[in-house]
Amino acid sequence: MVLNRLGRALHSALQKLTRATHVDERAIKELVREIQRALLQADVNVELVLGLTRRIEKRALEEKLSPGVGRKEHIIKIVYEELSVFLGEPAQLQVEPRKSTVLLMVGLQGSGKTTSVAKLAAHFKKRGFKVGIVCADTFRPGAYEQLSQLGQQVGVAVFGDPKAKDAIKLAKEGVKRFKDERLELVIVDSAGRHRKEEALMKEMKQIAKAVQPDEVILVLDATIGQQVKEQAAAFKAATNIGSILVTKLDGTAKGGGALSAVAATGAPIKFVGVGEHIDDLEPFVPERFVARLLGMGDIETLLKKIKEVTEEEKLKPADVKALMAGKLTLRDVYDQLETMNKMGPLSKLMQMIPGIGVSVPEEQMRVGEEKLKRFKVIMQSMTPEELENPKLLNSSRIRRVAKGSGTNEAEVRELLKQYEFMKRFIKMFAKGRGPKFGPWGKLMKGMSKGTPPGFGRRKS
Ligand SMILES: Nc1nc2c(ncn2[C@@H]2O[C@H](COP(=O)(O)OP(=O)(O)OP(=O)(O)O)[C@@H](O)[C@H]2O)c(=O)[nH]1
Ligand SMILES: [Mg+2]
Repeated sequence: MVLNRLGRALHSALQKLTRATHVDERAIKELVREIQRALLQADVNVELVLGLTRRIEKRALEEKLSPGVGRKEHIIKIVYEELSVFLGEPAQLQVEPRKSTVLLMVGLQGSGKTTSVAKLAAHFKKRGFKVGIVCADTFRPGAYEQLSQLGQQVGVAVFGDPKAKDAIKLAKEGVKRFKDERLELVIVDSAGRHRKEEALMKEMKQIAKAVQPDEVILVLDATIGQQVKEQAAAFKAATNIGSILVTKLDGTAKGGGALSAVAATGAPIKFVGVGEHIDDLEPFVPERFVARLLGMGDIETLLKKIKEVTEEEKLKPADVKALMAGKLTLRDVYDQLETMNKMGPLSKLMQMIPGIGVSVPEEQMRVGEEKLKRFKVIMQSMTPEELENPKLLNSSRIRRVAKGSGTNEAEVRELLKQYEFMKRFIKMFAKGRGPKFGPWGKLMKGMSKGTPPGFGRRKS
């Protein structure tokens, strides 16, 4: 597990709160102090810590409780939310099929560029993209060897020349070659030298100019803790850094410092490295990260409960009206799937609806559940605009979504068909037929009648 020590410290602070019989101002102040201590020990910058804990304390003391949520639960939620915000906005690396996306990896010597190049290549290859690696490191002895071995391991072509001296020319040639070959992702590895050597920054700028990357990714080593901030600033001043990849989170107690310092610079962290192996790369999602850090398990159930209560509150009559008028977006569908997930397996849910549960065969139910899961994954690969306006999804977008989600075009189309069906279905119910369940209850009922394509029962 990543950042073990920080996680344990935060977890124990929250546990203390949970065990307290009385949650008064003193208990809140004690919690805040413990969180401070934990973060400082993880090398998080003092000012950042103070800002964060001040917000937690203020909210914990002043916020009104939602109905059905206890004070302790509410405070845990605040800690979770504030820590998530603290680690920055979630951001994804966009790679589109049938376009050549070029990434340039930069960073100091030993930060983990080359390893991360291979990890990224493997990550995107697994998702169906055609990937190539360009070795533009003419500085480190054996750089090309190291990369071509990694390339072999991943099953990705590596362009380079161990005897070449001109990194800029090499980068340009490699990117051109792979673009000509219509590869969809080209990752350029560059040399790392000490920051004081202006040569590094100069070469980086020249390579960027020569290959015109879609994104420059700065690789930072988490083991140096909050000092990454200076590195990030130095690189940002020299070139247009698009995102950050923080490596070696597995091997340091200072990871909290590194992550928060980077987040404070405003540059999004898109991936983190959590080990030496090719698969030890994770897309960085602050909320998920914090949830894990706090030691999910009990927190997970708690957050679920809170979210449910809040979601119930959120579904105001106006929203229902919009739904009923047929203004159903894919985002609504996604939200509904999320809510459903919390209510337990589909089969249980179906049994709660009179006249359905018993008659739907187990096997079909299982397939339905699988399908819903896949639909969720597909929707996760769509952009916010696409979720709001599914009409945007033309063939090339469908192809991109299919790739991004590791599914296929037929499945994406199936989801869209299903969505169209739901829209019609809701309209139909809005005209006064059907029981007074939530929108999904209505959909479920409809599925048992065999109309929707994809899952539920079919007419035989
Ligand atoms: N534990 C751990 N080790 C890592 C991680 N990422 C990289 N490393 C190790 O860090 C060391 C340096 O990695 P490289 O990828 O060669 O670093 P580099 O930035 O390419 O180095 P130069 O090319 O010399 O500038 C290697 O021993 C890697 O195995 C990580 O996420 N976790
Ligand atoms: Mg290297």
